Amino acid sequence: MNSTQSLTISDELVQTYKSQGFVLIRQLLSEDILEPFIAAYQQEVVPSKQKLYRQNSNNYERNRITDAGYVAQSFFDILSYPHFPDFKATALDLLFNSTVLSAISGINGHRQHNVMQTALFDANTETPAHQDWWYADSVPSGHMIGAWIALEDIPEAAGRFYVVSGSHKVTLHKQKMRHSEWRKKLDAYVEENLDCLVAPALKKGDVLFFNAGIIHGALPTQDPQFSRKSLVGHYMPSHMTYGSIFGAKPWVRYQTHQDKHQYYIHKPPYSLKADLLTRFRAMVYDVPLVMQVVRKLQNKSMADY
Ligand SMILES: O=C(O)CCC(=O)C(=O)O
Repeated sequence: MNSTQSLTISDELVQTYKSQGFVLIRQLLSEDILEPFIAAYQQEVVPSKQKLYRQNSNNYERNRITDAGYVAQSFFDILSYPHFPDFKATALDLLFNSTVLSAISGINGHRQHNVMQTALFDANTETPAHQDWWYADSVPSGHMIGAWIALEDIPEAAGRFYVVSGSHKVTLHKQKMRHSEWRKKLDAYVEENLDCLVAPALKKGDVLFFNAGIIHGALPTQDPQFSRKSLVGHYMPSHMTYGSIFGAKPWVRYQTHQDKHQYYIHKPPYSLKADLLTRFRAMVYDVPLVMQVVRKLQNKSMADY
């Protein structure tokens, strides 16, 4: 499909998204929109020595290159990285590509969307099972939608992304629950519902759209010689309030792209202060009462828990 073409989403796809919590659209994005982003990533980000915020560890870290030449850690909030002008420009072009935006509007019926969160993978990081709404969602919940974009053909041995069909209707959390306890419940749910686990073979340009409530993660890497290049954009209808299962964050301030698109930056660039706050967060993240206080105190993006 052409990078600027809009498309019609069938009623069948809309119903599938509602009932299963995800839909896969094959060959949605063409080389011409993917390639500039991949090239900028290789040129600016891979050789960088900067400490960048990571999706898999929730820490600021320098790139670790695997024996096969891939960055081992996944990247979080890539629009916040200040050092890579081409990378940021091409990421914005890709995330706000009209084909992606019109697919999302066709799926959920909302006209306009903000990008609320991003993650980029070079190698597979074996993401544990989770539902995004613990961390990020609309309020009321269930309207955030992830777009998992395959940046290359992904062989099974690379360790595939998976979703558990229908699990967006399942609530496993309770208020004041430990994060670790919730994660155990998720693992048990996946184990008991393996027949609903869908880990499709994705090819470059395929996009899997998934609801913030669906249980998803990544299967183990079978062969580290394979990369698993993929970009995930999390989108929320623009008129809605951002938040999570813990409440609304009406204080969120957006950045603007081309005077018409909005995106949210969670994490500031690396600094000692940002690093220390991040480490503090990791220390208390599994203590619900402390996190309750932290979440009450937060009022700006630096404290986005
Ligand atoms: O691709 C992955 O391994 C996980 C992505 C993910 O969990 C997310 O972006 O919410």
